[in-house]
Amino acid sequence: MGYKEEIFDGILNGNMKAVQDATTAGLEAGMSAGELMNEAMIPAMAEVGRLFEINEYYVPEMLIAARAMKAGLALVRPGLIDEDIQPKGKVALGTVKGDLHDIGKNLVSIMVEGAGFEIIDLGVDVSPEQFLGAARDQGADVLGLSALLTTTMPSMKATVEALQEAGIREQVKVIIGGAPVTQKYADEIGADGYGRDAAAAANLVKSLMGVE
Ligand code: B1M
Repeated sequence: MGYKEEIFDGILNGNMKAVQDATTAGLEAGMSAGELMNEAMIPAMAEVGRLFEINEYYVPEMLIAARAMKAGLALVRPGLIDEDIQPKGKVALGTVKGDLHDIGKNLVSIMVEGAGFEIIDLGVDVSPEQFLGAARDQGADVLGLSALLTTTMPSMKATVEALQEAGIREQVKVIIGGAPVTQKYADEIGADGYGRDAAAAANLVKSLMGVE
């Protein structure tokens, strides 16, 4: 088995050591950091997402796969900078104002990062103004809003409105998700998309950013 296959399988099996060993060996054998990331790590996380969507993987499998992927990513990161490989875009993620639930948001972060995007993690209890700041001052291409409480969902609408009032609604995509959130609500508030789960959110970001 080649190094890329070992990395792919290591991530799927959540085998951090196997991923680290194969990544190190691949780099020593002269493979580029970009090749290992784009042809092994990102496809592996896409496969994790697919297995999650068909209920073959659950949250624990996703978390250990992510841990293995991050261990490999840490080894290729210096090489990515040397090779001047840019992320596919910047995604700012946060749980909306008044809401402290972050487990789902963190899973979305893992899957979107695994798809090759840079993450700005705004944390929890994120106000419309903070989302606005991420778009205006930090260059986020996509804002991802998570809400787990029906009482905090209106903050999603307020965020879209804040972007409109600031005149930058067209410059940034807004995606929303979380247990009480629906596609219907996304349509109502004028969001660009709704992700049912973390894998769907990563696919949504890719399609909104025009990434294969
Ligand atoms: Co809270 N809580 N909680 N809670 N909590 C819920 C959400 C609740 C449904 C429980 C219940 O009553 N059955 C209920 C909400 C009712 C409602 O509004 N409809 C509730 C409540 C009422 C509360 C408090 C008000 C309780 C109280 O204090 N009286 C309080 C509120 C605090 C606050 O936020 N201000 C509260 C507190 C907490 C804890 C702190 C104890 C803890 C959170 C810990 C943490 O997150 N660090 C907690 C937990 C754990 C839950 C439950 C049990 C589990 C949530 C979770 O992590 N699920 C939850 C009950 C439930 O959902 N069954 C509940 C696992 C996670 C992987 O799923 O977050 O849905 P989820 O994320 C999914 C998708 O939704 C989607 O992808 C994820 C992965 O597939 N997704 C996105 C999420 N964000 C997305 C964003 C996207 C796209 C997809 O694009 C950007």
